[in-house]
Amino acid sequence: MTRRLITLAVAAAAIVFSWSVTPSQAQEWRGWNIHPPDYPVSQGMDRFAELVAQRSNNRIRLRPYHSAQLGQQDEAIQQMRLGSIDFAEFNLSPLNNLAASTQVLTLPFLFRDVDHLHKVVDGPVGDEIAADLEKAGIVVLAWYDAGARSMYTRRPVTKPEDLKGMKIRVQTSDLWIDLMRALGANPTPLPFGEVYTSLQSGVLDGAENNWPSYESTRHFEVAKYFATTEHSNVPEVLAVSATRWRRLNDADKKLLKDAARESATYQRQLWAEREKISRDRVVKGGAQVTEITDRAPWAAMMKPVYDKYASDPRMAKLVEQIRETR
Ligand code: BDP
Repeated sequence: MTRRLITLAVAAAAIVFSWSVTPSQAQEWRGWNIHPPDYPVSQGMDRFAELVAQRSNNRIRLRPYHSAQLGQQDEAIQQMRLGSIDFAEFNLSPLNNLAASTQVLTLPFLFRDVDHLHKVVDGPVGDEIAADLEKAGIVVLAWYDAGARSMYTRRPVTKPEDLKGMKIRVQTSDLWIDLMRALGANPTPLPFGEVYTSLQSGVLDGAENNWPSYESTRHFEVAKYFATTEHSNVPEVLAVSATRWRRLNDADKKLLKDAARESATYQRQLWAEREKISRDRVVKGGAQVTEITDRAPWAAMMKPVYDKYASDPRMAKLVEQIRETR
């Protein structure tokens, strides 16, 4: 290409660009995420960003910062409420203290399977919980999968009694503390990013999570006994700060919601694939898996948790609605 042609091409590109976005209109949004770039959550967020950029002609540019570059989840929740983080993908448990109804989805042994969970979060119960979060400054656009969480420890655990006195890391949520106590363990709330070294040094005896996080964090290297307790199916949300949300017109709100839901469909597919891949990887990496086939003794120990968190009339009703969802 001659110089002149290059100049013309650059000028033409600049015109096209300025038609679609003028600097005053363009918005760049900062997005928080705890997971590394190849994780299903991260790929879902990237897809969300691509769809929004395309459909808004680059007016709304979402920039997800993966791998906890913007901090751990508790700080991120505060930053989102203050408006310095514009969107994020959050696990629901650390939101328990912000909106009590979120606790319902954290409750142990509640969901029959992943279809049941999808029907609940994509239906009226999900909407009701989202409305509470919106009042707390967090606008839920879509629900992402996080699979079932199981226990993993430095010493083998095959029955609940084995957990007695073990220091088990939990997310920062009162419900998780009570859940672990009900199992006889000694709950230790810690940020996700500190779990590996605490397991390695023996400050912790164990933690609990799904297959993909057990693998991506390499916790299997330092707590190799994994028991498939599948005690909670707490889901995650793709959310926008209420400050941002209120400034959008209806067309942009719809654009974002549609893109978020499409990204959730994609994330859920990737999730199902990754659960199997991660399981294979950790087993190859030396994890010892104990299959828990009878979860009844574990579930029976959860009565104090249900008594405390699911007995007020509203919670009891939500639990009933969830159980009746088919
Ligand atoms: C992972 C969730 C992540 C949580 C983490 C944890 O995807 O959002 O921060 O567990 O246990 O499964 O802290």
